[in-house]
Amino acid sequence: METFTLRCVSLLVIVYTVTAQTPEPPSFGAERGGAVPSIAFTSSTQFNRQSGASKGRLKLKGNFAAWIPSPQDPDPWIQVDLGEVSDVYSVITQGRADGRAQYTMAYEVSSSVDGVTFDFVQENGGNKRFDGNTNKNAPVTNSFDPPLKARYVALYPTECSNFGCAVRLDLLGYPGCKDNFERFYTNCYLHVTTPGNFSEQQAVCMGYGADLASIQTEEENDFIADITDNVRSWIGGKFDPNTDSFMWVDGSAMSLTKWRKREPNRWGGKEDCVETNFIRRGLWNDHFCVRQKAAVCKLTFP
Ligand SMILES: [Ca+2]
Repeated sequence: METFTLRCVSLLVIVYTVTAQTPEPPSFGAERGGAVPSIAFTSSTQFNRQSGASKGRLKLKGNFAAWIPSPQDPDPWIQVDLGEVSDVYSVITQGRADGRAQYTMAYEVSSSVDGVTFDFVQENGGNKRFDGNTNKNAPVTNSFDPPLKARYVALYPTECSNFGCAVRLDLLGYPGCKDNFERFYTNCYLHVTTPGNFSEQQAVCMGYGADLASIQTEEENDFIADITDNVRSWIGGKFDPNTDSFMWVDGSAMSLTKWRKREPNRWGGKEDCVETNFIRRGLWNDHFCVRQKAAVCKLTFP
């Protein structure tokens, strides 16, 4: 009994740790009452006037509460237009809320950035088969690894319950990063390779609505080391004489530090600005703010 309890606790700790590192992305709002408008839903066919694509919203209730294709449709699909190129992390599906057991047991997924060229998610040299629902109401989530970069996402039912295909769905993810920024979880980052001093580079970041990057976790520090390709680059740390400590210019708390050994040394009492990739990948140094360096911008979403 005690062993069993201990195992359960261990499992909970593992689950919690994984969850804490990868928070579930938010819904784009294809669900019932969500922000994605009805006209954003299209489909190959529909069973009747009451079962069109815009009925394909997760959690929808009522009569014909799902998108239902024509039974004669040889290649049914439902598509959602997210309005802008986005990072799509996962899809959630349900079957038809009312009536008999009508749901989609397996499907393929195709996506597009422009609505013209579509690509199916691939696995082992063919279109990937996603396991769907086993009853009409329990939501089933499938994730994309890597996330899809897409404005349009289409779901193609390939196996349906005996009473036919039916889909209610939602999509999870984030609006796409713009201006060549790259996503890491909820934020967008840009490596500015044209050198500048600390305040010049901060102005460049602010021109994008961003700031020089603060770094909160080991994973974020690794990501920034990756996109900077070992080039010494300003990040958003600056010495604050009032607190006699280094602070992030974006106002977030400096809880993690990755100083190289014997740093920060505030050489001559004048090294007030923080760079990364000092001698070794991802390690920080305080340096003279007037030095010309590349930089990392970070755009944080509320
Ligand atoms: Ca130093």
